[in-house]
Amino acid sequence: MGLFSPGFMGRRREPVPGLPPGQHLVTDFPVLSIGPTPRVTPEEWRFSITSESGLMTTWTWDEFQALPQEDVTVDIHCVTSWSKFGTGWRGVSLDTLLDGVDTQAGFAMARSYGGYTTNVPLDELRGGKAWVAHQFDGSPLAPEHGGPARLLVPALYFWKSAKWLRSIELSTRNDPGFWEQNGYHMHGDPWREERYW
Ligand SMILES: Nc1nc2c(c(=O)[nH]1)N[C@H]1C(S)=C(S)[C@@H](COP(=O)(O)O)O[C@H]1N2
Ligand SMILES: [Mo]
Repeated sequence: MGLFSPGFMGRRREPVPGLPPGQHLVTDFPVLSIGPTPRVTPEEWRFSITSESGLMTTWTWDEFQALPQEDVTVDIHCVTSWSKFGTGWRGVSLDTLLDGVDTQAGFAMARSYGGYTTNVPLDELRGGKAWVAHQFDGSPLAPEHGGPARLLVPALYFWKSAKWLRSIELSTRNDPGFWEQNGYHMHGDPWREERYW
């Protein structure tokens, strides 16, 4: 005690560019699921967006596949502190899906097959920042990682990226989703360490 200055023991590491505070890099792809993996075939899969006025737009798998597809490479950050750089996904931008949805809502609730929910400010789903992804690394998204399709919001902690996505409900109210009801942050920006509230 007192022999070394706080920085001397190397505890303050050189920041890794692109790595948010309190995170460490992994090269594998951990699976984090709160319950069993729902099995949804593309034939029975439906995805819908409901506006705050109750108007619903629904896509079948074929309709969803016929939409413009985007390939994105992004870094992902789990609140349990692992980050993975350069993950490659294929999916449909939320800008495409929200095109034609008439809304003044500020908030979105993502709902999954299996019952998981998570709330995201609608701003975080727009502007080329979010996708409904159905491929990872050039292959159909594995069931344990959220296949047939999952939400991908890489700018927020990964719990916001709902696996087995079934619907997005737009709302003027910011209701908490599953983890948010249990103390996780309503926003979840990894650069501001918005882990819990
Ligand atoms: N439906 C659903 N989506 C979910 C989860 C979940 O348990 N159920 N876990 C979240 C958490 S905490 C993380 S870190 C990521 C993990 O995704 P992965 O298993 O593909 O790594 O999914 C998120 N989406
Ligand atoms: Mo997570």
